[in-house]
Amino acid sequence: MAFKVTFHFSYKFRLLLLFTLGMMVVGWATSNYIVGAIQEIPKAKDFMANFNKAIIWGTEGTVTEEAPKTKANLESCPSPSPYLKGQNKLIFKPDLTLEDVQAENTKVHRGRYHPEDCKAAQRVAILIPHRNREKHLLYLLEHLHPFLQRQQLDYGIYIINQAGSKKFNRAKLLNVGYLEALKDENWDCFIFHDVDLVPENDFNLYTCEDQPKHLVVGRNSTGYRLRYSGYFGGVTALSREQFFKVNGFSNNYWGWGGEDDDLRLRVELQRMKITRPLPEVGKYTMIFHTRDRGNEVNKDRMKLLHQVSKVWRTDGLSSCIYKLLSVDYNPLYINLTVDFWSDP
Ligand code: UDH
Ligand code: MN
Repeated sequence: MAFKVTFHFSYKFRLLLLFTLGMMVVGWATSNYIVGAIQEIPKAKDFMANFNKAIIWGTEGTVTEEAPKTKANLESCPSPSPYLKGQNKLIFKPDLTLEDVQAENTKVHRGRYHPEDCKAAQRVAILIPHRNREKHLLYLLEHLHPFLQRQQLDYGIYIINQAGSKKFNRAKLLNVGYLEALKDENWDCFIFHDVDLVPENDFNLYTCEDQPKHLVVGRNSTGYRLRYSGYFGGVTALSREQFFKVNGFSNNYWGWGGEDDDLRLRVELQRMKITRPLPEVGKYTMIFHTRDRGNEVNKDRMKLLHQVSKVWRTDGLSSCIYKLLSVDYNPLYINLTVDFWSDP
């Protein structure tokens, strides 16, 4: 009886095992087929895509690889730049260092930058007359580099430093900046920029237009109002041609004042018309300072202003004599040191 039961169980068990095995074989065979078929679909798609490509190539003739992006074949940068932020609250940290500013601007090399993905609308040289204002320069560099990059400009920053301690000549330094910067690049546009004026709103475009542009409509120290009607100082934008046409600035303004009014008269003599951004856009913070030694008020300025129409052709870029002591390509700016007092 015991034997019989054992036999009976084992027979049933074998039957079950056989059935299960059979089912497994059938399952494996069908699943293999289905998976294979699914895998075939993308393969077929690839094949069709390549086939279509082959047909297109066949009909269009030679197909070349997409050319690598270089400065020459890039598309124009969009206008307006998508990176603009508008009015910006400026903060001036007392312990800021040049190393901090360099660390924030790793894409600036030897004072220059250009957008990587698109072709900038203009090549712009920023010219900053300078002597003994290192802290102001640091704050300006801190804010100006990101500001110009948000505007997607191809730009270079030049500091024109007057050597010695004799009378300062802002206008002549700017003439030197123009003449020397053109040895590096055929800049389209020049921004003549005081070291202590920091732009607050990046809608204020550092580009040149068909007329000379005055960018400082207002500053914090004047309640953001134009200092006087016709004021053309602080920060101005003139194209290479516009500045050349007026023979640049006069070289004869030593000490403070008058040189900016002289430039306005030159512009008007050429029948050009000064433009300005809207007041809410042309806003600047002037970093507080007192009058510098060596930049006392120029008492001759009114006399000089009366002569502009007579002398502009012979006093300016065409007669700018200077001695260039050094040109240094620093990471964040190009420094020109100029001497006006010894022979060139
Ligand atoms: N600058 C220097 N160093 C100098 C003098 C002038 O770098 O020693 C440059 C600098 O770029 C400056 C620009 O020349 O921004 C114009 O000079 P400024 O800033 O002295 O002129 P501003 O009209 O001031 O701003 C005039 C004297 C302020 C007296 C304030 C008393 N209320
Ligand atoms: Mn100033």
